Amino acid sequence: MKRMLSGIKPSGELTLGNYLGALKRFVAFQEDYEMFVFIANLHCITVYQEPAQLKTYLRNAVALYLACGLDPQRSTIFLQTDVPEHAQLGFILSCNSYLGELNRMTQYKDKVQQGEGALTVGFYTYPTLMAADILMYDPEYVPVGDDQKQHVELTRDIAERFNNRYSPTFNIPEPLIAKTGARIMSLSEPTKKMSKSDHSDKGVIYMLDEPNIIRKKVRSATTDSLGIIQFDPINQPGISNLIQIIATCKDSSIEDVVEQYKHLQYGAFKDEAANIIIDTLSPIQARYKEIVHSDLIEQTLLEGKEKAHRIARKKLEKVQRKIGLEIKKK
Ligand code: ATP
Ligand code: LTN
Repeated sequence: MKRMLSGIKPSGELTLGNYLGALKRFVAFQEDYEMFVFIANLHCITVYQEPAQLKTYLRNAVALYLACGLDPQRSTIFLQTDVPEHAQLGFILSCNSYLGELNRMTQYKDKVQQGEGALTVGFYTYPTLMAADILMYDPEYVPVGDDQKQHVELTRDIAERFNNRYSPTFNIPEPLIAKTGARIMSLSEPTKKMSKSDHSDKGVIYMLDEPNIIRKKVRSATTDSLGIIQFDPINQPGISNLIQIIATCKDSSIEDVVEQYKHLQYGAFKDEAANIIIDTLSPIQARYKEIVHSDLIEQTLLEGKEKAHRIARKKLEKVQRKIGLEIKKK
């Protein structure tokens, strides 16, 4: 079975974007791949997090993973800091990466351009930690949303450089970007990604939002004055986003969704979209409520840690030996 790995950074409540762009896909992939899915808690603190709040986010994220159908019997689910080798390999890989490469990362460039004054060094170097998260386990594929593709490409470059400089050590992974659902947009500003760290939550549907809240948010989604239901992200980003959300929730094609709803007025179309989102999230929310206070979370993370740690320990030893960091005799 080929291996696949992905991480999620729960620096807030998980959103419909996280579900459609990531979790839903992971659940489907575990049928055919050996899945490694981890909570990237170190990545969360690249921006200050209130400690008690962060703890809740992390716990909720594991509960949501399980509620979505990730199966701890089949997939390895773990917490990044339970495997300290990630941070160690991250430092080693940062010594095999260049400032020029990190300066080119769009996520970093955007923050600089927005005039973000308090960017941390951790935020700047986090793509090298992400490379360590990935290369540690030699996955074939890394399923991510559109926004993370560049980081997986950097990971490939770092792996190739390391393999050439020392000797073949890391598998070169491929990013796996979904055709639909790779970029769910904010409902209120449909040219921006739906993001859990958005300052306003008007345009963000959280996975744990109650049905009446979902209806309210979808009803006030930004649309346009054309009054036609068609997929045209440039001229009709709001309507196109709702089409994409429906298509991803129902595993349908964009064309089929347009065909099915093109006769509707925007108001009725929004009601349909809200119902589909509610039908998608309700069963997950029900399972979440059963899981969040149970021992299943601790148990899952303990089993995940053991398996991930075994692999990581070996990999780090190999890397350190190749670099010449060890001093013991052979
Ligand atoms: P933030 O929203 O705080 O910028 P994030 O949600 O992008 O962070 P993660 O929680 O690590 O960060 O994201 C986990 C996965 O969910 C990633 O693969 C990411 O690309 C995907 N994802 C996040 N938001 C969306 C979205 N709006 N549409 C599709 N996929 C998304
Ligand atoms: N950087 C990603 C989360 C992340 C990740 C990873 C994704 C951290 N390590 C390894 C895939 C593989 C983010 O911010 N969404």
